[in-house]
Amino acid sequence: MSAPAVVDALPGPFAFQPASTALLVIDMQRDFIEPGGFGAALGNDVSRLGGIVPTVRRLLEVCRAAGLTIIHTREAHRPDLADCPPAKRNRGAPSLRIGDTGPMGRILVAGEPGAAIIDAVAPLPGEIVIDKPGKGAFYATALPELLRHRGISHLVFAGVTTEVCVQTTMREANDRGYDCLLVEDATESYFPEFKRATLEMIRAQGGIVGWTARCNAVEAALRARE
Ligand code: TIU
Repeated sequence: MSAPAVVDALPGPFAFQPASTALLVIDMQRDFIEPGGFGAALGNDVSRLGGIVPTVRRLLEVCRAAGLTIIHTREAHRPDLADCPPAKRNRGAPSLRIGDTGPMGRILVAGEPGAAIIDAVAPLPGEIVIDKPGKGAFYATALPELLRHRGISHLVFAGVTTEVCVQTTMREANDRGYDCLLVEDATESYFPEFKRATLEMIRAQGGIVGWTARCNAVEAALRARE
């Protein structure tokens, strides 16, 4: 086996083989990043999230070139909402609920314009796209089987939002035995203090949930292998 890529990460080096690693890009959808979608309906300032787009794009390019499996997720429900628990739809007092029609179509419904991944980080033909009804990508999806069939042991995480769908999926993965790295500048939250706390809690206690590193460090580790 060839030498692993070793990322300068926290709480220590994160070593992985590209062939057994997947980049998981979580929910880079118009519904979270653009005005008029689910994130805005919840009362959030969605403009914060756009700042990571160039870094997510760079991370995608670097990981594609290195031969990692690329997986994109979308938080998106069936048009009949059969996979949307009433408890999720009825939670809080959003200006538009899941399934309601807004300026980008029906909120968080598969196939609607708002549920699409933004153009700048759109999946390439042949890349895996998983629609998920929950925050975690392992719940009620084919992700577990897909990773097993491909012999994936390590996961690199990017996307939004850090403390909701990204952290939930990373914790699900950690409990299933995956070594997980969250790319700090390729993830964002509507709440800067929640992002900071999430990064700290993930890598605390010797990496209780996983590792964190910046995109440049992932890129340097992959380049050093060439
Ligand atoms: N509200 C919020 O921060 N996030 C979500 O509802 N979903 C995802 O994080 N994708």
